[in-house]
Amino acid sequence: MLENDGAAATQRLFFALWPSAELSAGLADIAAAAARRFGGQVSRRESLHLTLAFLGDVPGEAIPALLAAGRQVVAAPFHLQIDRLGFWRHNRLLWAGCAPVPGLQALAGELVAALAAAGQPLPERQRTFAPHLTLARKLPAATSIAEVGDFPCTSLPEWSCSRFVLVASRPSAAGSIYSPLAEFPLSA
Ligand code: 2AM
Repeated sequence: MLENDGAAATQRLFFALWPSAELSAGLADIAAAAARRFGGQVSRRESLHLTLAFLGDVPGEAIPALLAAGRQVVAAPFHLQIDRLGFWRHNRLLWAGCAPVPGLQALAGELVAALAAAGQPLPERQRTFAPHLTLARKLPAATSIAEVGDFPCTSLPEWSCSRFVLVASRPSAAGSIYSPLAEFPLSA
């Protein structure tokens, strides 16, 4: 008998907002320009996203509870204007972000609460929400945070957020491959 016989496989999962093709294209252009200036490995255009809650490795049996949690979330649609870049030295990551948006914070908070209510609480260290889209990784550690902050991140289309997704992540030679498993509408 196979060791895993009868058990659904473990998957690496996260909830996220996924940008439109137009916004992804604009972000990918900025990522490419920033990587030319600062170095680093750019994220693939089709992989760009904003993580709401990172679940990590989840056994298949837990997926119905995650889907139920996603359906339980009551949050209104909102808009984001991605207009700034940042650099985190601890993980050498270049990111794009926006001014604080109450609707985004509310959605992330609702999701954390729904996961806990569904018996799938996020680990404590995953509960701090730092909204960002990873544009590039492995920048030089000495990269200037001030220079990244001054790098142009303008003219991106407004992001109209009206749904969020549960996504599975699989490693590949070309970086992580993301597959949407389910989507959840936002409505007031
Ligand atoms: P990152 O881009 O900042 O690394 C899929 O890996 C998504 O989950 C990415 O958005 C990634 O964020 C995020 N992620 C991966 N590991 C994480 C962790 N330990 N805590 C929070 N988010 C994580």
